[in-house]
Amino acid sequence: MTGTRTFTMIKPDAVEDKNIGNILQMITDAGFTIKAMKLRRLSTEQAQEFYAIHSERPFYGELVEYMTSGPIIAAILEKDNAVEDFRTLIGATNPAEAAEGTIRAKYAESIGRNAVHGSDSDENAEIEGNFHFPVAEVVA
Ligand code: IDP
Ligand code: MG
Repeated sequence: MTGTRTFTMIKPDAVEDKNIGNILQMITDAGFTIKAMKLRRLSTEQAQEFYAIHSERPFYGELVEYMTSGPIIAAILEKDNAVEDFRTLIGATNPAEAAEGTIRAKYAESIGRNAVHGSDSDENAEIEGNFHFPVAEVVA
């Protein structure tokens, strides 16, 4: 059975470009319900831990620097088939390859500064949501 929750971040470039409202509108228009949300700035240690899976990749240092360059929005979202449907809504990692009308096609600057995060599996959605929110901060 596919899960009903995913985790997202609106990344520093999109916050800086004043696209929080536009992106949240696209997310709720697509049928997602927000179950938890906050604005926060990640420390270097927090960004390193969140992206630990990428620690061997050549862009890891750049990624951590970018993700700590300004505040982000972290949110837990609910919808049937949440993980897959959200990845469809955000589009490919590289905005040049993202389908028309997707969040990254509209608002991402580059493969690195790509406006939004979306979990890639139900398991990671839970891990990532728990990383940012204690259970008590998630709406039932
Ligand atoms: P995803 O966010 O679409 O799941 P991942 O491959 O999991 O993409 O990469 C995580 C994040 O690392 C990307 O969203 C992007 O911000 C950054 N990233 C991925 N590939 C590159 C790259 O080639 N150069 C710079 N940054 C990258
Ligand atoms: Mg990923």
